[in-house]
Formats: sequence, C-alpha cells, structure tokens
Amino acid sequence: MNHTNWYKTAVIYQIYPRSFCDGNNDGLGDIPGIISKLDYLKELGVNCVWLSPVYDSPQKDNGYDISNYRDIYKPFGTLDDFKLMLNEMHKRGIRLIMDLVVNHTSDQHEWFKSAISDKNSPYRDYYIIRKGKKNGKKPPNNWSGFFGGSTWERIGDTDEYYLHLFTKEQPDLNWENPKVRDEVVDILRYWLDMGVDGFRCDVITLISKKQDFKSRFPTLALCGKDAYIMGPKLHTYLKELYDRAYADYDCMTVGESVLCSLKDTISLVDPSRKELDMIFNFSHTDVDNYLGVKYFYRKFKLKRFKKRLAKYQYGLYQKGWNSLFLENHDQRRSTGRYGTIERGPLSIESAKSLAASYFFLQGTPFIYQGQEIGMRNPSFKSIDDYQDVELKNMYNMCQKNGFVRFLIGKHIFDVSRDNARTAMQWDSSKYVGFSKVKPWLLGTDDNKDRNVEDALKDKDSLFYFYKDMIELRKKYPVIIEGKFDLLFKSNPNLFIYTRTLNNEQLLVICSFAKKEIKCPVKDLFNYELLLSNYKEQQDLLRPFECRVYIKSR
Ligand code: TEU
Repeated sequence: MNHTNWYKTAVIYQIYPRSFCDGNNDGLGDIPGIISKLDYLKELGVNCVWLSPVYDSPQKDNGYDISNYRDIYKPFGTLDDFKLMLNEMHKRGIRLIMDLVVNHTSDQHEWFKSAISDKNSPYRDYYIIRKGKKNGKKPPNNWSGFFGGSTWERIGDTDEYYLHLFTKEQPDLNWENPKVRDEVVDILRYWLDMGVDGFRCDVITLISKKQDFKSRFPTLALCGKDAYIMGPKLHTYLKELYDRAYADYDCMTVGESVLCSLKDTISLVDPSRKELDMIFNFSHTDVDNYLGVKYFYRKFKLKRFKKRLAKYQYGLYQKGWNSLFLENHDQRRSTGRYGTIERGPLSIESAKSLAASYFFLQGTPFIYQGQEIGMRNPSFKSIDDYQDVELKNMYNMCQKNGFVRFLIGKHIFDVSRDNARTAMQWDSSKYVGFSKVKPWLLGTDDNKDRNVEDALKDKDSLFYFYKDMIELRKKYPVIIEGKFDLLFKSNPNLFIYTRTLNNEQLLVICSFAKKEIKCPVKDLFNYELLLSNYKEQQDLLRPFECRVYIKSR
C-alpha cells in the first residue's frame, strides 16, 4: 500500500470523549454527542480527529485501562455508533485516529484475570510476573512508576508480583511474548479494516523492558527508568507492527514518548526505518519544571521555550516529522501558561500569540478540545472536587510523607490532569451546553465566559484565529515544507522565526510582552501580512501582538 503521508498536511483535533458532549444526558460525554458536533469541527477546519480511548474499560484511568480492545465502553455508545461516527467524519473529510493503549491492559481484561488466577493459564506469560524477595514479602526490585510508588503488585498471598508502570489496575503486557505481539497486530488490523486512519500510540516507548529486573540506584522519581524507557527491543517491536499492520494501510501513527532525547526521537521517526510517523515529545511542555517532573515547578522563560522547540525543528529537518502541540488531556490548560495571561483584556491576545508561535512550526499541529476557545483551568479549591487517579495517588503520598509534600507543595492542583478534563463549554448555561444534567466534571462559573456560542458570534475570537491559521496552512506549502530558522534567539519577549521554501519565506513574529516593544525585524516592508491579532499595524509591536507575513523573492 502506498503511504500518501497525508498527516503532513493534517490539522488534528483531540477529543476526550468523557468531556466533549453528552448525547444521552447521563453526565458523561459519548459518541452520539461527538456526532452532533462534527459540523462544528468542520467549521473550525480540522481534517483529522484523535479520539482518546473509547474501548470497553472499568475507567480506573479514564479508558487508558482497556478490558476489551474490540468493543466500545457502553456509556459511550455501541460499535454501531462508532461506525456511524467514522462514516460521518469521513463524509466531512475528517479522518479518525484512535488511541492505542498496549503497554498495559486493564486488570479486568480476560487475559489478566486468567493469568493471575491460574499458574498454567495460556495468558500467564502475557504479563510480567516475577518472584518477590524475602519469600514474597518484598517486591522483586525497587522500580517506581508514573503515578508514584512501586511498580509491583503482589498476586494475592503468593510470592509473586506483576509489573505495572501506571496504576495497579493497569498491568504491563509482556512484549517479549510473540503471542502478545500477534494480539496487538490483530487489534490494529481490526480497526484499520473498519476504516480508521491511524493511531496515537500511548506510552509506546515503554513497551520493551530490560530483562534483568534488577534494582537500580534509588532516585526521587521513575526509579528504573533506564530499564523501561526506550528498552532494548523497542525498535524491533515497532518495526514488526509496521510490517505486519501499518504497511498495508494508508494510515498514520503518532507515538507518545516519555523523556525522549532528540537522538531517540530521530531514531523513532526516521521515515526510512518505517516505525512511527511522528512522536509527541514533551521537551517544550516540560519547560516549566525540573527533570521532566511536572511537580518540580520552575518559572517559565520564553528563551528556554524557544530553544527547546527550535532544537527539534532543526534536529528533525529532513530527518523526520514533528508533532506540534500545547495541550492534551494530561496537561493543564495553556491559558495562563507559557507566558500567557489567564484573565483580563490581554488574555485572548496572549492566547493568539502563543497559538501562532507553535502553529507555523514544521510538523502536524494538534488542537486539544477547548484550546480553540481558550478554556481555563478550573482551579478547584478542594481535593474532593478532583477525580484523577494520578492526582489522588500523589495527594495521598503527600499526606503520608512530609518530604514529598515539601517537594510538591501547593503546586499539586495547578498541574492536575483534571484541569484539561472539565466539560467542553458549548455555551454559558448551567451545564455549559454539554449536558442537561450535571457533568461528571464541571468547570467553574468564573470560566463560563469561554464558550463556543460566544466564540462563534465574535469574529475576533480565538476560534476564528485558529480557523484562519488552519486556512493558511492549506494555502501555503512553505508552512508544510519550509525550513525553520529561529531569529533573535536571545530576545526574552519575542518568538520570531522564518520558514523558507524555494523563493518563498514565511515570517512569524509573536510578542509575549505585556507592553509595546520595538520590532527588531528591519525589512518588514518586503513582506505581505497574512494574519495578525491587531487590526492596524504600526511600528511598535503592541502587547502580545503576533503577525504572520509572507514574501516571494
Ligand atoms: O500518559 C503517559 C504518561 O507518561 C503520563 O504519566 C503523563 O506523563 C502524566 O499523565 C502527565 O501528568 C499516557 C496517557 O496520556 C495518560 O492519560 C495515561 O494515564 C497513561 O499514559 C497510562 O496509560
């Protein structure tokens, strides 16, 4: 099958199904709800959707714990609803990529239930099971996982443990077992045959583990990560999935990586290796923390942000493809983050400047639901208002351990994943047009001004700015293929870059300053203005002004 690489010209919208739209008024988003909003996505202009997991699941981690890979979680709808949605998307020229969660399953998956209840189960070796130390009183080693605590859970009162890098309800699959890989290939082909257009591969860089299972030198977070991030057989497994599934379909893949260096990134997305089309790299979202640990807060600096993005722009040029994103269901909202202003008159201008700064880089842009209307963090006051398992686990650890509490501090709510998971705000009514009953996670009243109904009425809204940016990407090949160059790299207030292709050059100027400042580009008169967030141009750049120009030589 010829791969057309359609993902290079795609703009992808991420839907978090629990929180997008509730079609049957039970407080939880669902597939019929999504179908009812496809015209909205069409109006925005996106041509692909990434759907967070809709598979059958006990929802211990909101669907990232799958108990049946071939069926839909009932409260979200049926397989027929799914097929209808896919068809309605395709009719509107919108492709669909699904979330593929195969580092782990749910502990309620039939494979796992069989594996732990019977030592001779054919599924025993689908998981990573090892003998504990001290006759089973202690786990096999000191590795710690992503949601804090040991990666091992004891199986009943036996002396054996199973590995889980996330919650204990998410046991890791044993990719060393060829049968596990056969299963994954079958799952991929099942959905691809149904017509889906690709996958966002959850924590895919964790699937191969070093097999020594020895304790590592103790560290504050992710102890043992050298054994489970970018493991020794990762490339072999990815290649196998490509050869046995992706190769036969005109599909795309974006892998989620954790702490991935530029060198590793290139090795994963180098087109000649045929493994993944792109990966999500978190180097730029980790800009306001230390060591890639979001709880270790660090002040945002535009210079650092530019440097990190530029590193991957230069590094991947003609070697691989970038994914471009600011938000997702695990990240707090970008409103009030990355140098933008959360409230007040300059808030929307700052959101536009930030949006332009990432949207014209080389790669495929992703927009997370609600980002296009500038949704904010809910800033709930009490732990009881939050639901996320990651936050609850960390909170409990803080309660038990003063040192952890000292390290993490108040910041724990600011970085909670629930910040991105409140109900999508369609209007400013009581339940924000998401549902007729109370949504499972409702934002706060002081944030209702950010809603779709108002955005669609206002031609200067952030929504229409995104729409304009998407239009430009469709019109100018330089935005897709042009070479990136960062200008004025040490300027602390301005993100300025060019993209160059043959005789065309795009110039992007984004101010992050709260007051007027001089524009250091001298030959602006050579360029034609394509887009800006201020109506008339003047010599000085106004607060958070952004401009996108083009010139033909
Ligand atoms: O997230 C991977 C991951 O590494 C997370 O721990 C992430 O760093 C953290 O949530 C940031 O706060 C993926 C999914 O996106 C996430 O929703 C799942 O919980 C996780 O995998 C397990 O499947």
